[in-house]
Amino acid sequence: MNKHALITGITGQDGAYLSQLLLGKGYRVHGILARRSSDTLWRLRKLGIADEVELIDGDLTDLSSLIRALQTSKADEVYNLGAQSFVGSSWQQPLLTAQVDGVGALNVLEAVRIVNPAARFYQASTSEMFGLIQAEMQDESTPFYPRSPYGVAKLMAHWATVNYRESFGLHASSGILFNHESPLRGIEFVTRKVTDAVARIKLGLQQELRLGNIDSKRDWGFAGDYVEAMWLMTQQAEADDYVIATGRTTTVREMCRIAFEHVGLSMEDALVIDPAFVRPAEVDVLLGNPAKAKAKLGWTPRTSLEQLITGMVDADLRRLQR
Ligand code: NAP
Ligand code: F7E
Repeated sequence: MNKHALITGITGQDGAYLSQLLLGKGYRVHGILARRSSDTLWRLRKLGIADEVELIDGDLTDLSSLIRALQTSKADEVYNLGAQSFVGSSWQQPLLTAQVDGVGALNVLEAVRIVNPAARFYQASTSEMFGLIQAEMQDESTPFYPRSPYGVAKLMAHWATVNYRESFGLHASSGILFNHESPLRGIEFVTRKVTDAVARIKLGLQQELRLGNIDSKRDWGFAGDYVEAMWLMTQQAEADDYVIATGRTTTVREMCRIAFEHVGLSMEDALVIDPAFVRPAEVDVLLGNPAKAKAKLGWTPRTSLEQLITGMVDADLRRLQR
């Protein structure tokens, strides 16, 4: 018997890679499709799986749609990846972010509790919950200190996941994932903004790249590696919380330099610092310790930052040349 998975956020970066992984394992993959006027299936199409997943209309803010999705999909595993995931926008849309990322997760937990409490649940938590870091290297025991409405909303969802595990015995795990990127990353995030701009500058389609704070540091990994960790969490006998990271941190400036040097261009010739992209409060540095995931899940990241960024530049060059 094939297992059934239900993914919220199936049209996002991680939703697409997770769908591909689960289809490869023989799952029937169902996804919540939040209706939009424009095309959101491009990532699933790019991976060649748009016709293999089963889409169900729904929205994280609509509990009844989630209950119906749980019933229709007969899901054994539920992955809550849907979110307003752009930190920068969360200051402009704090209430929407709280509704979708915070209350939305609670809605999914309620749907699981009502329809099938035996289903296994994964919550897409984030290193943004560490925010103003309380330890040089962050692990599962590091206190949280979110610095954005996004981080605050995600913290609620994280604790709701822990609480439903402890209150109702749900198999509910929280993956505290550090930044992960890919050629399917949204263009508003800094890695993809940089790789797209570098490709455009190389092809003579753009002159400059405008960024905000290039001194902040992130622990960047490859999304394809990170979705494996999500699946491993739902396969464990006991649900738990795990930090998923590479254990290496790099400034935005250095990440940018890797991209420019890959195509033989000088970063200094094109980079313009623009205060418009500086945030009201910044997370200056993130560095995760994935030791628990390694020991208990057998998970390790396989892609270096250099491989990740140069691969993203190459993918953007190919796309723009077409
Ligand atoms: P993403 O590309 O922004 O995808 C977000 C997904 O959520 C999209 O499918 C989007 O649908 C959907 N969505 C937005 N609002 C919704 C709503 N009201 N109801 C239902 N679905 C809704 O994000 P990602 O990078 O794949 O990240 C996946 C999850 O991991 C997110 O929860 C994110 O916050 C979290 N996370 C990401 C990272 C990272 O570095 N990527 C790190 C830690 C945690 P549309 O396509 O229609 O907009
Ligand atoms: O910013 C700086 C910015 O938007 C990274 C999401 O997936 O990871 C992501 O959140 C850094 C920040 O990602 C620009 O100030 C400078 O310090 O790529 P980002 P993020 O905010 O770290 C976490 C783990 C998530 O959970 C989120 O969902 O880059 N930066 N100049 C810039 N960032 C952007 N976007 N654009 C700039 O022009």
